Amino acid sequence: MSRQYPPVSLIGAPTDIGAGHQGARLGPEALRIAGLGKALAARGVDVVDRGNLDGPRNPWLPPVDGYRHLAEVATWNRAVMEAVRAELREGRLPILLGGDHCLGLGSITAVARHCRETGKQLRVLWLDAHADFNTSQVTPSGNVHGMPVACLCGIGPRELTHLDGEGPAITPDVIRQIGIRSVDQGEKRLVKEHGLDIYDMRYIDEVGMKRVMEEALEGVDEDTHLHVSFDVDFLDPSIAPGVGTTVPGGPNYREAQLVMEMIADTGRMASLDIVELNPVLDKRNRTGRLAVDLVESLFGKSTLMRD
Ligand code: 4U7
Ligand code: MN
Ligand code: MN
Ligand code: MN
Repeated sequence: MSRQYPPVSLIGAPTDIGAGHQGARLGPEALRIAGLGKALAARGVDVVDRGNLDGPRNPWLPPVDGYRHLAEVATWNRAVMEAVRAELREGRLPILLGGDHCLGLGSITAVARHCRETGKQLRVLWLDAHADFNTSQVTPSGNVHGMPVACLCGIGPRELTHLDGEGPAITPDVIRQIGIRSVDQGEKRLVKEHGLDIYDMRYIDEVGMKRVMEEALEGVDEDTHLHVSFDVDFLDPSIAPGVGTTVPGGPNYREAQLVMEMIADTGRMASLDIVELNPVLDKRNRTGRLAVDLVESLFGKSTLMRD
């Protein structure tokens, strides 16, 4: 059943340094309390919790030159990058417990470098309501959690686009964005310009989630490192209210399960971010428990007798 998975390391990054609401800093604890570690262990996965990373507190300041907390965002992301890198080098599968989605920058920078060093082909599945492709010029908020995909592709401030001292981590062609339904005006122009592969909700409605996932996973083979960046606001807010930036019209429970099951079927997921969970906005940790349930599916739990 879960034999295809390498040993897993949980890495907590308790910060909302890039977000527009405070509370995502409690995400790692909410995921632990929802039983993430136990659920994976129960599936036969060898899992170790590395505890939480440390970083600057959130000063909660307005934007400067189009960014909120740029220096602190860079510091947190360097810590995430080093931690993820260390796990990958040991042959482990890192799960980043965010924290807000600006941390995808550190995580994916480490993954991209690991792929360059090991000759793997990288594919990133970005599950999100948002494209996260803003720049300081077009951002309506200055919140860096709306910018990580652009920064990963080299569009952004040097301290974020060159986090590991090398060039931009990826090119847009490695990313597939799924569930998108909120893209800002200037951001729309940018994603078109850079040719991002976006499976938005309209497309999902028209062709169905099965075909969307077949297309998003096309070309994934034994040489692929599949990274999943799971922004919990991907899910419809009726089932996942515990996030800072809800957008109606997201995938329902069954669609989300199918996404996770089809990823599990590839057997290629080698790193994962779970970000943007904000238990302060939730009731009884419902969203955290749903996230754990979906992660179980990512690790091969099936609703049918297919294990
Ligand atoms: B998340 C937003 F304006 N686009 O840039 C922005 F709508 O990581 C939201 O996907 C960004 O949760 C959401 O502030 C970032 C806004
Ligand atoms: Mn996001
Ligand atoms: Mn989002
Ligand atoms: Mn969000």
